[in-house]
Amino acid sequence: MKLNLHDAEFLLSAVNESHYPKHSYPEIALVGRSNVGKSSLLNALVNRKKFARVSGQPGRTQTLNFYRIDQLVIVDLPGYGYARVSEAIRRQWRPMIENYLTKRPNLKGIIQVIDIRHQPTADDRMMAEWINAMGIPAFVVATKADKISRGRHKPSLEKITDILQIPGIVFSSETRLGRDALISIVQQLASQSEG
Ligand SMILES: Nc1nc2c(ncn2[C@@H]2O[C@H](COP(=O)(O)OP(=O)(O)O)[C@@H](O)[C@H]2O)c(=O)[nH]1
Ligand SMILES: [Mg+2]
Repeated sequence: MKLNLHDAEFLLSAVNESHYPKHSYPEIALVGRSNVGKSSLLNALVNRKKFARVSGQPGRTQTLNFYRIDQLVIVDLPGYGYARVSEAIRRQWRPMIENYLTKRPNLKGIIQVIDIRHQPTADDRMMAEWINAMGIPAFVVATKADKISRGRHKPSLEKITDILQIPGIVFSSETRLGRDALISIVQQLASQSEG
């Protein structure tokens, strides 16, 4: 699959299976902590400032947001691990994510977004273990690389991928560093069904 990235649209927001869009395109899920930069990554990917909503209020996006880009669909999943979300919201989160990740036939791969400045959190590790146990093809995108010096990029990425046991790239939505690598990853994950 070759992406041109010009034909992109928001499809819909969903909280359960009955709301998921009906299509036969491959889907790639974006997972990560709230506020880690998932929506910004999506905007950087399509080169638009307001394609995906960048949240001023972390932890508020409690829906699965489906975006079509050419002949694939990116699913921005609600972020995990935000301390201030209520217990009620946290209780809704798990089945919402689990249902999508375990039951969606279109799902071809996962991009786990991690803040390059920090060690993966307990939630990050749990998610990675789960991804690996499920055997879903995945990549880590270590974002916000503009916030650390270039010299720390490689060692920081290695530490993260070592802990999570998922291959990864260095990225910045701010500077677009790693955008070409991200495009390759998206294409690779989406193309798997084509053999
Ligand atoms: N410096 C910098 N800030 C970023 C980057 N990515 C996201 N941010 C900021 O981090 C905050 C959360 O981003 P958002 O994309 O909404 O995170 P989400 O909750 O994972 O979707 C926003 O203030 C963004 O501007 C990045 O690569 N570099
Ligand atoms: Mg977001």
